[in-house]
Amino acid sequence: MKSSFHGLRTRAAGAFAGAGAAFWSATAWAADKYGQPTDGAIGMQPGVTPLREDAIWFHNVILMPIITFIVVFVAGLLAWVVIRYNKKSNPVPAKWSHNTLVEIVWTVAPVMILMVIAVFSFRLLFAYNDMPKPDVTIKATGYQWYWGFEYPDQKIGEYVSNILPEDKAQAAGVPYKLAVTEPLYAPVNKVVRVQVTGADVIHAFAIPAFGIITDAVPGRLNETWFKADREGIYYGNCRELCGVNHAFMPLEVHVVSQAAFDAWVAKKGGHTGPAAAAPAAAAPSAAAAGQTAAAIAPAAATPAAVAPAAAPAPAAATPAAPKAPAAK
Ligand SMILES: [Cu+2]
Repeated sequence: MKSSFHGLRTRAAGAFAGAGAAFWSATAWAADKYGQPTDGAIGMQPGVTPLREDAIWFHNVILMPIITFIVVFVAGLLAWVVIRYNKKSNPVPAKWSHNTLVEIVWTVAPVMILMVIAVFSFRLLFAYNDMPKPDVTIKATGYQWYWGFEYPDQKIGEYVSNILPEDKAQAAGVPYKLAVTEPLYAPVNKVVRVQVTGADVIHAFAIPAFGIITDAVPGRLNETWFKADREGIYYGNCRELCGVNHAFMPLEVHVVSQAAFDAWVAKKGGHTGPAAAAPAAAAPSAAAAGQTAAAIAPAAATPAAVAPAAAPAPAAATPAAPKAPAAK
């Protein structure tokens, strides 16, 4: 995970630093809040995971300068044609219709641009799929219209997380439509695997500060991960239109110290320590056994399931990616 992306990023920084990075760091607000939107901000929510930081870098340093250049260039060409070749200033139009050099240029240049984008884009995609060994596993199930969370290794059975009603949110001084009744908890600096599924229709599990969004599809177990390097409260939302109350099923993750996480697990009646880490073997009840098996079996199929929106080829190639010579 000290991924090929980081190496590439470092080297490319020399080439691409400049306009894009300077502009975007200038627009980043010092007062940007972590884990939730900031009034008046125009940049992206600051990240607290390596993936999020890589994604922001990809946007600010690769995509934005390229997009800005293309917009300015095309607008310039348009203005030039409008001014120089309108009926008044160019009463006698040219009769030719082809120019081989121009056609080669306008074919090759976009291909080169797309290739540059693809290199960084695929590296980032590989980094997303290349999950380190997880320390904690969470199973998140989307319902119409709330979330259910389960910590199989800690033997915390599914609990329901609803939106915190407006009056309670105001009383508690937390953001309405982001705060929830029963948040997720995760230890800081640990790899947290999130297995995501849907119980009725398709939902999506998305936490901007972690840079993750994963579809919650009924009958399918998708997987994502995060490793937050900063304690705090991070909000997210369902990101797949799932019905009338889609806007009212937020997500809230508390990233806390390991000790605080263990205390929370104990409070929830779960188990911590090495025994808890032992997998499926000692499932206490039939229901839990069924759930554990369900959680583990589809995980084997994960590489293909992780990136449903992506083309199958890169997803399938993922496990080999870190060893590829190009990854140096
Ligand atoms: Cu939704």
